[in-house]
Amino acid sequence: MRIDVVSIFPEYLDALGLSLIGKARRDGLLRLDVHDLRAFAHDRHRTVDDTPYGGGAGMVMKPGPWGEALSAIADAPDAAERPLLIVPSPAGAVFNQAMAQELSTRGHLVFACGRYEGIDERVLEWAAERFEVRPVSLGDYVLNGGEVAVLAMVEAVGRLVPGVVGNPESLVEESHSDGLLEYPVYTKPPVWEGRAVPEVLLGGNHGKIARFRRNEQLARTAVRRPDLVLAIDPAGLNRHDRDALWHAGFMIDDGRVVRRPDAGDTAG
Ligand code: 6GU
Repeated sequence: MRIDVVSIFPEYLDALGLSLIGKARRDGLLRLDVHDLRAFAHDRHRTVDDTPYGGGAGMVMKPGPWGEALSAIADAPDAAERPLLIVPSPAGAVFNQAMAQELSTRGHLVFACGRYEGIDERVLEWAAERFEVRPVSLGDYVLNGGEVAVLAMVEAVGRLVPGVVGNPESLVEESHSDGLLEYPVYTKPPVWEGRAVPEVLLGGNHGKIARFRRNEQLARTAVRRPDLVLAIDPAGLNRHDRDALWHAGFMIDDGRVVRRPDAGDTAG
């Protein structure tokens, strides 16, 4: 996979040289290039921002440098036909594991890191001729710029690229891979600070362990993320799952998971 990132703070992306993503780059599984937007600003002060038309607080990123930077990426000899241009923005569609999964199948991703109040809107319209443009948000809060969001998205996407995670099994049983949160994990010692590891995990009965873990997933998802429980397709729930959900305050009604009308506030 090929990734280009444009930013006025290229050093922010240095962290993508570390750990799993750094190794994937050295192994040639990911080609990631970071570009300094200011290299495409030609005045003496390398200006990339200006005051907003119509007034208002803050500054807006000028279209000129962005047009040049994105053209250079799109015109590179080894660029994809129509790369996906991701514009990190609190006004974008919310990033999730399904989106990470989809992005991991793309050959070429380009990230345009805005700062200040954002990038002149005409850049996004213009870019649609050469890129598939997608504004993407990490969630409902505001960051000062797109760089931290790119760190998160590249890590979430990069680890799904075949070969990046050594043991692909570890991608299967993790939070959000099946719409539920992950079960709790334990390691040695068997008793720590007076707290014992759940007995069933020490017994070696794989059926019982699988049931225990599934129940823990359902119970903690019910408490922490009831929105995810309401989105479960009941077709994938067996008798034991339904029982666990009942105890967590939910039931199946008319082919959907709903809150049990008689459940208290405990289920979130
Ligand atoms: Cl992707 N960018 C910015 N600037 N703020 C955000 C965000 C992105 N996601 C949540 N807040």
